[in-house]
Amino acid sequence: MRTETPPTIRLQDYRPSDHLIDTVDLDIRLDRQASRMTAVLAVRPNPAGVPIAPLVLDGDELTLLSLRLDGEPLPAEAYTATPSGLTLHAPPQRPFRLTLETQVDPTANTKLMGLYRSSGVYCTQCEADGFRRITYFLDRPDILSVYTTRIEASRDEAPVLLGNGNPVETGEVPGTDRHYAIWQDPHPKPAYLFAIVGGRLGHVGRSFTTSEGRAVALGVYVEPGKEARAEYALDAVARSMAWDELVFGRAYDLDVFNVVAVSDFNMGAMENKGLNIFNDKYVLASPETATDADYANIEAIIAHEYFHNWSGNRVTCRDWFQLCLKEGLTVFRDQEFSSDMRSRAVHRIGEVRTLRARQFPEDAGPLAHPVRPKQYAEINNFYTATVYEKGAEIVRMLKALIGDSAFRKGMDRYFSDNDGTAATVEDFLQAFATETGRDLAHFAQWYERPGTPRIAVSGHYDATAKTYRLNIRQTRPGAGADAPPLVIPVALGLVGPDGPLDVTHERLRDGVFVLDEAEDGLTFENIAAPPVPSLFRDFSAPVRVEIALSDAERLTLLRHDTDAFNRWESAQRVALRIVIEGARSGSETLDGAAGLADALAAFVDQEALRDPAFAALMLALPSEGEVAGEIGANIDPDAIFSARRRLRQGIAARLRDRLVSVRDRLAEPAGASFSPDAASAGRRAFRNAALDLIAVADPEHGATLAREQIASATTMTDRLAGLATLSLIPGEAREAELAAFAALYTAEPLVLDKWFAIQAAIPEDDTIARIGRLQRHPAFSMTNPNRVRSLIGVFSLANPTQFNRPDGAGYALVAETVLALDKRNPQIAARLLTAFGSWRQLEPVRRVAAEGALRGIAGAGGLSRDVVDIAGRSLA
Ligand code: 0A1
Ligand code: ZN
Repeated sequence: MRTETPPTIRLQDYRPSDHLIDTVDLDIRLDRQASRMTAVLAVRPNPAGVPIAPLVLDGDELTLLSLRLDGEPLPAEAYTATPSGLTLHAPPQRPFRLTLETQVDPTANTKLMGLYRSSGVYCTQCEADGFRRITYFLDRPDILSVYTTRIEASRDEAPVLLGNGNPVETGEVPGTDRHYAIWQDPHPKPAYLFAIVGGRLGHVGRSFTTSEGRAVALGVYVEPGKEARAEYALDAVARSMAWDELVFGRAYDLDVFNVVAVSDFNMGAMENKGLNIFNDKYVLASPETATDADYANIEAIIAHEYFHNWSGNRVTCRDWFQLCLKEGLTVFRDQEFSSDMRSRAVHRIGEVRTLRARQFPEDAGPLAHPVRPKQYAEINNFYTATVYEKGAEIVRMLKALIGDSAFRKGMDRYFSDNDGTAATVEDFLQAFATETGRDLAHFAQWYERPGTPRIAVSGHYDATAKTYRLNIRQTRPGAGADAPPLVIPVALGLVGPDGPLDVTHERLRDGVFVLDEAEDGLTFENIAAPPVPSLFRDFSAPVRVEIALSDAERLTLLRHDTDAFNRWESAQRVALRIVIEGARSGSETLDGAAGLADALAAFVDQEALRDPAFAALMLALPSEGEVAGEIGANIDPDAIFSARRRLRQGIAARLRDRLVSVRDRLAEPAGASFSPDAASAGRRAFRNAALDLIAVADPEHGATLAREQIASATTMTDRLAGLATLSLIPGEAREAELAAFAALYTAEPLVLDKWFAIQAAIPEDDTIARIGRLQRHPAFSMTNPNRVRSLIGVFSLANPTQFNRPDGAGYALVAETVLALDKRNPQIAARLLTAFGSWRQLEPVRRVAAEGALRGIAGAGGLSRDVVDIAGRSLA
């Protein structure tokens, strides 16, 4: 552990390695406390490197047992070995074999990086720099090697042994209780994609034949007894494979594809070559234990990791600054997959909500960074919403700018030109530039600048000339005066009082206007009456739009726009305006609330039965966090909460009767079998959004309905939604149902996570005390990332009034947890700490309290690099 300022790694300092490693032969003997690795590395000088250079291998908490060069032991003066590195001072200037023996303790590995044990299962996590915790290595993504792995373990402890690539041999170790398996991966890969698994696991499988005629054995491995809960994930693998062939022309390239679910995992999942390792939360699903949102997440994350096989593995990253090259692109691909599997409009709204909830605040605070960062102290802190979600938006904009068919051609070229290499963002853009003949250097600015651009739009209707002029101006907070403007695709149209106008303009291609100057505009001719502009349709760019439209104009879009996203957005904008003004004034009556409620009532009458999923989204008001982000400074979370609640009450009162009736009409027919498909999930989503609003209008009736729903629910979606509604109604019924729920699911940690999360989000003064009690609950554990995220993570992110209590008790709770966690698992500690990211935007009392908590952390001794980095940047 170090507390001094960690060294900064800069993109501009990138230099190819002086050595390459062509093959890695690993022999891993699994043992609970003393696992031994023998690695044979075929090293050679890199023709592109410095000729006479020492060989400096990375290590982290390693014990070196022995070292040989071409089979011969090395004299002590020839090398220096520490737990964090191995240097050969004068390696041969020719290819040579280095044989390294190391020992690690997987049971003591609480960081969950490298080789560790999760509920008795041996597993590995090597991205970004975990391989160096297994053996000394050139642990950087531009070192591509062919791996052969022999794994040996007690047959009783680990009957299943899995590795990267294809299985080549299994056998017994004579005279012992041990067995082994040998796996060979023919595709050269960076060390971060290495993985092994050993343990007692149940399994489901099937075969998939690729478009190239390869029969692939698919397997999903889970805790024994939970095999049935792996079927949905297995099906999602097969659907992902078929989709990537159809939409991107990408076929799978090994004979097996395995997914393993483990209970202790720092992130969602990992795309190791041929052996994806998952947080079990994103694999296991049954109607009784998983919600519709869980099913959707499983489908999306299975797809995400599978799609990495091409966008990440076959074409990987030259260095970690290029992380968005694989992550932004792969998120874009998984979003497209989910959109094809489900409702595209509903999915798009979900994507934008996530972006606004997570990326916009990041981009507006001290942790803001470009999609391709220029420097980092700890790479594990850069798996951010900016790299992932904004990175995906950049790919989406590129597609909008060049069109569908050029996009597909560019993708094909990217894959073929860069297959088997470690590439850069420039290589990605070059493929599209070559295909289209366009210069994308200007567009590339999106990767370089942090901050959410602001787009100011004004419209002017000339009644005499019958023209409508739109002026569009871009400004970017934080960008220097010399920064060139961004290239921004503005998908737009006009809507008249009675419906969308069929307008054309020479500057519009497929409805997209390209703004690549600081200010530009266009004039439409033959416009009979003042129109309402529908801007950034389908959220065509990750920007904030400022335009002076009246509520009435916005609600015209809600009624008439052809763009589903903007129909939803227009109601959201009206709600935002009302809540922001209500928070400022504190007044009981909210100007415009009745108009919004009327419009939503008309919408429900028209759409709720036709498209309940979309209607459910329409009923959800912007989150407190989103309102805070729009306000931007001097934020009082209590004022936002109460204004938002007043608006919800107004809407609920107006809609209540029709919500009761639509909710009944959408009820599951008795005896209907469960399906997680989008249509069924959409009906449940509307019914539950309705339940929530009914409870706002009439808590007593709401509580009765919620309890009925909990009692009769046949799905976790409905049971949990009933409990969530009830959780906001203080009283004995709530406590009784919470206790009953916990009793029902004592043996289901993933279900209890939902129970922790619901309680962590209760916006009441007592919640901190409740969390204290829950931390002592037998199912809670500070060593399991999912438990910590469910209780403390949800509190910090989804309970703005209590996290931001003016007395600082919320900050203190999270700060204590960060410090306690940091000793075991710095990655999780650092991620939790990012909750303080918006502290400067708070009103003074809270700002001082939050800063105090942050400074308390920063001043503590023995911190990890991960936490030092986040604390330091947050306070800078
Ligand atoms: N590449 C993975 C994300 C990931 C990153 C780091 C990890 O280390 C703990 C784990 C997973 C993805 O994009 O899914
Ligand atoms: Zn990814």
